[in-house]
Amino acid sequence: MRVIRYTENNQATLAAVTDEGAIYSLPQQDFLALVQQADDKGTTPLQIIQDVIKDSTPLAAKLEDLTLLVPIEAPEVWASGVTYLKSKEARNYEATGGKLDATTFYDKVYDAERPEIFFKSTAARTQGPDQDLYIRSDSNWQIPEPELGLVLDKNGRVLGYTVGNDMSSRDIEGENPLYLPQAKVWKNSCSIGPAIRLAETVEDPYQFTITCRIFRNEEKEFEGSATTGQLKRKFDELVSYLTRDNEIFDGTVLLTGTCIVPPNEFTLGDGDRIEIEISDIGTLNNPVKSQVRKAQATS
Ligand code: DO4
Ligand code: MG
Repeated sequence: MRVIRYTENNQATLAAVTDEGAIYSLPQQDFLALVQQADDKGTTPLQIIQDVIKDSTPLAAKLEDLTLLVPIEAPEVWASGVTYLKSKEARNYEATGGKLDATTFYDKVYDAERPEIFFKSTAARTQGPDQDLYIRSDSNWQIPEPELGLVLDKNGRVLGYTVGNDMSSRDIEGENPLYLPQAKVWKNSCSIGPAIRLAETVEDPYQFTITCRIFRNEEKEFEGSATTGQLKRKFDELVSYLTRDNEIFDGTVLLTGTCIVPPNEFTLGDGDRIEIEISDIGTLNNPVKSQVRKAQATS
């Protein structure tokens, strides 16, 4: 069972999508209200949804006919880094000016007990399905990072799984790791969606297949796939470091790292379109736009 938000007559509506693709409007205001109601009643979000849909008629519309919204307005999005071998190799390549098989501090973080966890986005910077993602005006090497996202409550409980894009600037990060916040955070540099798969309906979260496709002039420029089974760490390990001596908020999303990297010669351009599909969750589609840099204030 998945949960989405869509808009109709300027009204955001929560809905459940069954594994057969039937869509049912839900009365709860948002995903967190659904979870709260389940907790208050000592039941689960799946039970609440099943109670609603047994007495309702599904929408006539299909998922692709709806104007989807971000499935949760995550107050914060955090991200994990170098959790897959592929990411370690790509980071080493950037950090050494293009040496294949180089080793750097990224090897250390890959092997260390403490994972790399960094702040990625706020609700205002996070885009939903079909909304524009921006590329930076001061970078010549930018890529999407297709990642599984954990939707958490304030105690670090995994409520569900979503699709995330940790847009990244490879040349800025490669120039100096201290530039990481600028390589990761700018206007519209993150997207999540199109749905949240309820955690209780996922048997094994290490069996998701992630596929990324990038289109240029509607021609496929890149496609790559991987599975969460290739992850070096466990999800509860990442969550425990995120929440250690830290306060997080209901609806926080933790991205779990990338395992798909386009060829080193590739950079995103204005007009590209990114699709990230995760099995049993859905396909997150976002067009790419260039930033128009505002004139700098001078004193
Ligand atoms: O070390 C930088 C971040 C790497 C990252 O975002 C990832 O592995 O997904
Ligand atoms: Mg990443």
